[in-house]
Amino acid sequence: MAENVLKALIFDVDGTIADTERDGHRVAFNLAFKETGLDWSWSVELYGKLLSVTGGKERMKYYLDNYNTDFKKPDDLSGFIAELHQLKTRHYTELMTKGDIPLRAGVERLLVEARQQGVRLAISTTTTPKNVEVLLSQTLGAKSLAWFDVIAAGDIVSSKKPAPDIYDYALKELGLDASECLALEDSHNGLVSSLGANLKTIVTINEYTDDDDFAGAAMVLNHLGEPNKSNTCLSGFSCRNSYVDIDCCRAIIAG
Ligand code: XBP
Ligand code: MG
Repeated sequence: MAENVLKALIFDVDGTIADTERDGHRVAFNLAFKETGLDWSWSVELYGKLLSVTGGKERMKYYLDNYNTDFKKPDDLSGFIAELHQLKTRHYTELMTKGDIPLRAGVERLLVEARQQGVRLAISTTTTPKNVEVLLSQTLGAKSLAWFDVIAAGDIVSSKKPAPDIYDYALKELGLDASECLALEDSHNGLVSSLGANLKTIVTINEYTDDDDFAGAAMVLNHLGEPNKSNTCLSGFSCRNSYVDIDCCRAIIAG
């Protein structure tokens, strides 16, 4: 059987491209709650529990149903949550323009190498398209948006991660088969989603996901590494170098 040839990398965003959850999204949610006059406040610890639900709107509903049942829900709860989420997104994009949250190790290097070697790039994320645009523009410059053939984000699909829909959508828009692509994720929900789309997947853990179940991942790493900053392979395939480069991605697909 012919070896599969790597045609595209599909990146998750939050927790994978950058550690945006604790000091980005969580802070933006709390700013929106405060501005709306709500006494809700998501601590670092509580937010780690709420991250089991992907999607900011869905996360707020989960919070009310499980952690703040005394809150008197308005008749139009979904409208109320949608408005709160728009406010949260405004705060998040403002926070991101401050540039305080950098790309994770190895991300820019792998993106640049992929482009140099003709490997296409795509994004599959639960977050809002606006959030992706501001994060990429802030960290890589506005031109970087054009690096990605597909930016599949947020409500473009009805079922969010761990459902495979967002990855299926990205593959369809890329016009590629899952066997020709590699996903990069950070969480259990993200991995279930990418595996559900039959994608081999590299996981880079972070402080919120280090205890997640990563069964089925091709590789689990502490980060993608740099030539001068070795990574640690926690499980699965190990690259020839102590950092993930395109050759390593090709070897995972070919295997
Ligand atoms: C992470 C998520 C998102 C963010 C919040 O997305 O689940 O919901 O936490 O962003 P991914 P929104 O790991 O798939 O990039 O409030 O815009 O949903
Ligand atoms: Mg993620």
